[in-house]
Amino acid sequence: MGKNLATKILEAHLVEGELVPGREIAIRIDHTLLQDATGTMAFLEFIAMGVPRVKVELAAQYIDHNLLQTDSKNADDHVFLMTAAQKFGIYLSKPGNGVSHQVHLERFGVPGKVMLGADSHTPTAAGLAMLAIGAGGLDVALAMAGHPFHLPCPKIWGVKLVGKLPPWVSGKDVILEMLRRHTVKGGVGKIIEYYGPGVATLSATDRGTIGNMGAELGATTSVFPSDQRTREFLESQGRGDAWHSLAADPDATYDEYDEIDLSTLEPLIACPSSPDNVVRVAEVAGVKVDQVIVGSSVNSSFRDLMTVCKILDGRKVAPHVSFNVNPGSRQVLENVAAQSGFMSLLLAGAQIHQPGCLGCIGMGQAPGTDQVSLRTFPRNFPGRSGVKNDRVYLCSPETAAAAGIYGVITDPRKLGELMPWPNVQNPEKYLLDDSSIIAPVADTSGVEIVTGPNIVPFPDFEELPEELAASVIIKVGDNISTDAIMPAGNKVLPYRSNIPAISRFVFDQLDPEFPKRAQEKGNGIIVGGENYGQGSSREHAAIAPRYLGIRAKLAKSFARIHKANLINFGILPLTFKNPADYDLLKQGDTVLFNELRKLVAAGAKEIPVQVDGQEIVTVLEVSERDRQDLLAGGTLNYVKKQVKVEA
Ligand code: MIC
Repeated sequence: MGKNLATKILEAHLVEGELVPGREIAIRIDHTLLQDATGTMAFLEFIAMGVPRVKVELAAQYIDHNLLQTDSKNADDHVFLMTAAQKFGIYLSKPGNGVSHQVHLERFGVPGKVMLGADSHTPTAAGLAMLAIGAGGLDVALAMAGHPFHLPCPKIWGVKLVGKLPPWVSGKDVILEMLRRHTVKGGVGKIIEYYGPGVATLSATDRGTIGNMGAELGATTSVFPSDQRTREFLESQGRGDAWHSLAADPDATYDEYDEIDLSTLEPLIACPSSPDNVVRVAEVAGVKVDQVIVGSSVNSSFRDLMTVCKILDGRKVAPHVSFNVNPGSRQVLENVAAQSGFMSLLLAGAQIHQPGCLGCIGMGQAPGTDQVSLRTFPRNFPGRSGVKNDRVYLCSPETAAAAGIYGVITDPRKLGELMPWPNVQNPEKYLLDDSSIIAPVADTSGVEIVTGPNIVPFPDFEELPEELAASVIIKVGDNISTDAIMPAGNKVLPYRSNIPAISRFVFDQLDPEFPKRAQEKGNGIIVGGENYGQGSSREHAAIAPRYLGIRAKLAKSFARIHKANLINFGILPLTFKNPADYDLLKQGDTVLFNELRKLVAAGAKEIPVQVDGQEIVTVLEVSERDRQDLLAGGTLNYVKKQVKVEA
């Protein structure tokens, strides 16, 4: 029986376990990726491990999130990251050089390598046939220290692409179609492998777009074959040597199947406020648009930006629209500029920003009250833009440009009345300049890590207690994102390396009293619905609640990265044996756990709890290794204990 590509890559990296879906496996990591918003904490964790230099083939640290310098905090953190990267043998991409995902594709991606990144959109590297997985900062720090990455073995989901995209329809519409069909939970526990004749019609950057937003399906990652399109992109980057061919066997089989005929796709749009709230653009045409943003973490490649430049060439943005462009990288900026692209944007009335994440993570670019914002970003969870009750839509660069011109949501095929479809291709040879990437040096003995005042020591967390009385601090519904638990934005992001300070913002938009209530109660529990903790990789959505006294989260189901982060910081990720028990619990209830340590240590899958004299059976579905981490009060405690034992 032939093998699919994901299995081939996993097999080549497997260091523990068997490739049986659901069982825990451990894989060797080749590349690691950190960005600044998750990187400061990951570095503190790496430093705590006492390893002198990273032990992976290539480690990269990007500064792309905390770019606004409204006080000294972000600038101080940049110095910390630069000096720490230099100390530990890590490439450092300077502020303004671009978004990690785009720059990694351009300068470092290699087909068939496995990458672990402290950012849920790490799977953008699928564009170069990498198996790239998002994880919490601590898991990435462990990989940097040479440990393999543990995960439940995913199912492999084969999605066959046939046909060719019609004019005015692009990569974004492919992934929006996946979200329309399968929802934000559809990919949980799966690697999505794209195959079939339609794959060759998509460029490396289109594939990157599709891989990036596989995170929105909840997938472990996505993968594409390495073919002539991959080679073309690597050669255009002066890195043709990194290319080699990789594909599934012709008779490969998959655990699950789906098929998309690209030629039948239409322009699609995700409506407020979930990436899976997808309809045809035509269905919402006519809605007045106030703000448009092209670029950032996804759809910020040369092709994406140049498409918008060509559409706006000789035209003006509608007077009431604020039209913004965030290039994915300095390289994109330089190459679009060299082809006079930015001139058409300037003359059209667009606002041009530095390369970086910016509005995608709420670092500026917040829309006004009740304004409609169309973005080519990957996610539109409630309030993520920085504004309560925001109205954010997600769409392709073509749809974004059409809205800019007409001032209302418009099917981009209408632009065909004004011009032929630009059908922009990536350049055969990019202008290259790596001067904003600082390479590692061999001798780091003279390098001092500069720890500014914004870096606050990591709090100590106690071991798991034997008896626990925890109060329900909040009860929430389905699909609660990490943006709801631990918001980002320019007010909160600068505190990513200061847990006491950032914890004041937990559940800020849903329930600003949460931190106070949690601290008053001492020990707390959060009750959630399905897919709790979807979205970003930010481990702060586990660390900050833990700091406030949260010892367990009891939900109908969890998103993969958040569940791993909970275990890493000693919070029990419990599910209901009987999901209807969710209805029995309310805020303020006391949940009693007896002989908790004993049960966790004994490998018990069922943990009974008492609420108001009634028994509820909760389920702890974790590996033996996870149990040790939970008992120790978190992975860092466990690792430190091991180090002491070995010494
Ligand atoms: C996101 O898109 O939410 C982010 C910003 O990239 C996050 C990382 C973070 O919270 O810093 C992610 O997806 O992991």
